Amino acid sequence: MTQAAQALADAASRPALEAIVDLDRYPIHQPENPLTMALVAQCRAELDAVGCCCVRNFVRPEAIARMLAEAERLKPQAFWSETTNNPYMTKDDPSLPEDHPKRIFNKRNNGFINSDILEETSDLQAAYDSDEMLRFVSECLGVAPIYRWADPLGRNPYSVMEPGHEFAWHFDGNEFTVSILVQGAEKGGLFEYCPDLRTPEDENLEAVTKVLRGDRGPVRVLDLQPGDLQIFKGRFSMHRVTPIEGNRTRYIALPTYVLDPHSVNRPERAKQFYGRAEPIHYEREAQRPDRLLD
Ligand SMILES: O=C(O)CCC(=O)C(=O)O
Ligand SMILES: [Fe+2]
Repeated sequence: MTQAAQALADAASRPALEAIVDLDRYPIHQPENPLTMALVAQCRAELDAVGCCCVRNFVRPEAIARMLAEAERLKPQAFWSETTNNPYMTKDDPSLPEDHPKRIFNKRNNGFINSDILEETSDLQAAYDSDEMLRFVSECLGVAPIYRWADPLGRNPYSVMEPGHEFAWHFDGNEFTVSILVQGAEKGGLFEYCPDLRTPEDENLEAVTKVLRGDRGPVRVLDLQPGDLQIFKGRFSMHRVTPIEGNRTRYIALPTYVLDPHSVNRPERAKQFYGRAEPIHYEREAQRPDRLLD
């Protein structure tokens, strides 16, 4: 088969959006449909009120089953971390006072199935490539235009967490993340976040330190179920995953969106999260989307 014919065959075997998303209940391919308009209004209201929105059973169970099978097949190729990190994924800076959040490190163990090894017929990849999904996320956020992320490793990975693993408080390198839980922990493994804890203009260091030291004031908890779609502003809302309890592995799909189609992770963050930095991470290091600590 020629390369072009192979590409066509691969595209043909990719699941269509209607095989992935429950379009009967959530017809996001029809933006003018009253059901979709009501859904977008609901998501916007939730994002305004609590900094996050959740659409229950957005992804069909058959698609979740295929994603789980894909993640289990790819798990041996995951990049595993057993480390500690500060919220900015930077190295320690002993020149700063001890209560500066750049100096406060928490435990993180997880594996990332990086975006560049997803399979040709991946439901996650197909959903991420869908313009309907991009438009829907943009409308829910009330931000346009947004783009798929240029980061070759971090743009739509799976995160894998085994019993005992936890994921430290941090901010993301990209502005917006969609989470689709593929398989939850038996217990624990909850997503905790602090809505809009910082803004592009204000790091709000005091509040960040307080949360790292145990303040629960701004913390909200979301108990995602498999198939639920969550949209949150990970660059501004500090978040973590609580320890995985019980015997089951937690798998979550994490498609990401950004304001600047050119930006990618800093090399240091790419290495800490995804195990390596590529030439693109160094080439674009100077072109950060904002002036945040990262
Ligand atoms: O596993 C989750 O729910 C969130 C993971 C996360 O925050 C990240 O990969 O940056
Ligand atoms: Fe994150």
